[in-house]
Amino acid sequence: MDDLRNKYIERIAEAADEAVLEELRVQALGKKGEISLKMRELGKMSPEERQVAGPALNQLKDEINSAIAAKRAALEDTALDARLRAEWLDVTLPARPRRAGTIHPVSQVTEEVTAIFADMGFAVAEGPRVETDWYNFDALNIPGHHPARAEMDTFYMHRDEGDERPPFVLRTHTSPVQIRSMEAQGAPIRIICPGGVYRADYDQTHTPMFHQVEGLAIDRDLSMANLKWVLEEFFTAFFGTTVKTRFRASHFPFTEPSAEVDIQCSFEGGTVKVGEGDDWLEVLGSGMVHPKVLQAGGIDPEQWQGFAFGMGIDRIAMLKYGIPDLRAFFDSDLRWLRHYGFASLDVPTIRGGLSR
Ligand code: 2NM
Repeated sequence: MDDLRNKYIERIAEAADEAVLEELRVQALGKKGEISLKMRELGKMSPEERQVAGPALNQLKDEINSAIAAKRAALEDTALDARLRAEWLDVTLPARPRRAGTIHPVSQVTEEVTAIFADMGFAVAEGPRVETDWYNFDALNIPGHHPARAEMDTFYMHRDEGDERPPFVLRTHTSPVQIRSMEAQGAPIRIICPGGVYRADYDQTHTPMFHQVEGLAIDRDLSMANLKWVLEEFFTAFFGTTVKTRFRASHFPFTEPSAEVDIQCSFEGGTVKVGEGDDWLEVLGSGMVHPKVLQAGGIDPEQWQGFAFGMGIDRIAMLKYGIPDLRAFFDSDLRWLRHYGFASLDVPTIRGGLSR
């Protein structure tokens, strides 16, 4: 029995892997294993012999079982150690470079415009892009027969046959937001309304969706002089250089009097430079808000008056950043976006600051 014990304890200690261990277990304790055969011989022994051999065999069996279990655990530890040594990851390595997206020029310019007007006390107001024809037209003193209301320019929302509700349109300007603001807050008001607008028009210089910013100031005694100061202040801050303006008498249904505003520029070698030269570029419409429009917004025109203006964001973005083609603005071409887009931390600053 000592020979058996020595043989198995030694072989178990030397076992190189799990398979060898299992083989040894079968050899010793399997159905036809050496120790199992010895157990079977117990029946042929005299009771005295059996009383000595029985417990001894059982003890041997337990010893071999625990030796195998201990060796198995040791083998598993060794295998784990080897894996831990082989399978490692350097978490301090730099990540794969991934290109960041860019800020669209329309977003950048909207932020710039917002910052400049915020400095002059204007808040930002926003509203829905799908509007009732009342907010988009009637409230703005644009009568039913006005050309701006013709099917050609306006996108009408589909209505089922027999649906007699007033038609919904895609807003053709952001002025409905200003009517909503008049209704909601009353006078006095100082807001700008930037956002997307829609007109059925598509060529070199027009896209069916584009961006506008409109401004509205209402108080007891505002005049065209205040309008002129605000606009010159804006253009000078926006273009980073003193910009002369030229007001030309015009007509809009929602303002009286009305003026189109040109900014000073030069055309040389096919490029436009703002704030220098003897030429003029039309960039803006404006005027004193028509009494009927104030009334539609619930504001008493006997008590209050104000000015309003509107300009194209895409247009002034092209001018400031030298972007030649409007249609490329909305193509979502990554090469264009990387070229003309802004870094996300390129926060708008008011170049030159505002004069006070
Ligand atoms: C323009 C030109 C002139 C304008 C008027 C209003 C409102 F709602 F207050 F009456 N908002 N914007 C306006 C005036 C817009 O865009 C060329």
